[in-house]
Amino acid sequence: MTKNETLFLRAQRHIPGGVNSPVRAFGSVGGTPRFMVRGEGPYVWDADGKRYIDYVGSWGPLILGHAHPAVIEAVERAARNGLSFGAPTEAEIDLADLLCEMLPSIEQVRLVSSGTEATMSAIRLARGFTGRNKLVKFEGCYHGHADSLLVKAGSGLLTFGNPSSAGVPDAVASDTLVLPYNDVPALEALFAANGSEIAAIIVEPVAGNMNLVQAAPEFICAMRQLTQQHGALLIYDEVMTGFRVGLSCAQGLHGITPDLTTLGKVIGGGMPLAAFGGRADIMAKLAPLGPVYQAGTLSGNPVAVAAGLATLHEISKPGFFEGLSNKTRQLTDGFNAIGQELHIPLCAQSVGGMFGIYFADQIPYNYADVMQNDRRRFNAFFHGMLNAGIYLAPSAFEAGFVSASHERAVIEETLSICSVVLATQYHSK
Ligand code: KE4
Repeated sequence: MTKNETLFLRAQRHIPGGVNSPVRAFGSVGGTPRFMVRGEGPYVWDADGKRYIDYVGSWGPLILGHAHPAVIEAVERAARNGLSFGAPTEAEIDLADLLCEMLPSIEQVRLVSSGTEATMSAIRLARGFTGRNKLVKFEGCYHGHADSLLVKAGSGLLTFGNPSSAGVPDAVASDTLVLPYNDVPALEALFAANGSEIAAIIVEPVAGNMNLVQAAPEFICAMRQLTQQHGALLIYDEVMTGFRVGLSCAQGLHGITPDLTTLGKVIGGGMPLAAFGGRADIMAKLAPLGPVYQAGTLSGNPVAVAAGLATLHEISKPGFFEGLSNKTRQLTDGFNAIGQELHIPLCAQSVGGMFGIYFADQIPYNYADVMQNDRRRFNAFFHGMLNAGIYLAPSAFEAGFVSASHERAVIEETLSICSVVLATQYHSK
């Protein structure tokens, strides 16, 4: 047995499914999860000593690459002063000031420890501010595992084919209205019928949890117009897209000012840190100022904040996103070229430092399109690449991530391996 197999067996004794988050279990692709022991730049090493070029990047946070010196040094420096105080610290002010400076839609912000906490809190705040209960989300979008959001969701739920989780009371789920992504007529009809009951729309402005699906401009405009028209709030869930698709996030790409924004992943640089923020009049409803309660023992943890500040400092350097976007596009252009050369149904697209690969003839526009992808082909591709030292997300329903440490030579190495893997798989018979 390999060390990974031994560890996976051992892990299952006391951890459900052997993992602390379902998508890590390789459930949809099959095989044994790789137990990682070290990361450096674009590389990770597993328990059997095998090196991979990593395109998961801890599901998005590691935009600088693994163990970036500036981040590690900031974490070490903060940790030497103590790990947590349960009291305010100056570093939290620094991060709040920086986030409000980088995202003009955020006038006030609250730090939390996970994206789930951020979206759960933003929804409670939207309901408290509007006095309404209904929440609109879109099929295939994933916003963390708060009860209201586990209705026709993406990511691990989609991966395991159970888009709605057990354990969510019907009374809760009934307040969540789910529509097809990019479907403007459906959105208009819903608001015409129920607009006065809707507290908020929560949306992945670039969906990354049903693989990568971009919001159409008319869909983006309709969400902003209909929420304003009916007194509902627009929540941009930028946990994945925040400082991943660009320095001004998806809202900057779209030219949209959401009422609330949720952030995570990149802003923690690999440490447990997320945030929600937006209009000051809405945020003023939060305890201790207002009636909407939200709290957290480790919220604004000084070590996590140090990692976040160091990361945001690095990505703010001139040319960072131009370089990252160009390298990510080099990767997806390469995938598209291989699909054409080998005459196979393979396409890819990128937005900033995130990308999607599809075993289909065209880029997906919504959840229904994504469900047409050839999952069997993806799974074979995933394992072919894994065996060849390329670590992709272990699901056909996840986006991939490039870091600043992925030099062009690493992208070229990935593409030449991809070409061999696909030629072998498609033309071996
Ligand atoms: P966390 O609670 O996992 O920190 O964040 C939840 C979340 C919220 N919103 C969006 C848009 C997200 O993508 C996520 C989490 N993303 C998944 C990856 N698709 C996390 C990986 C996992 O569940 O292990």
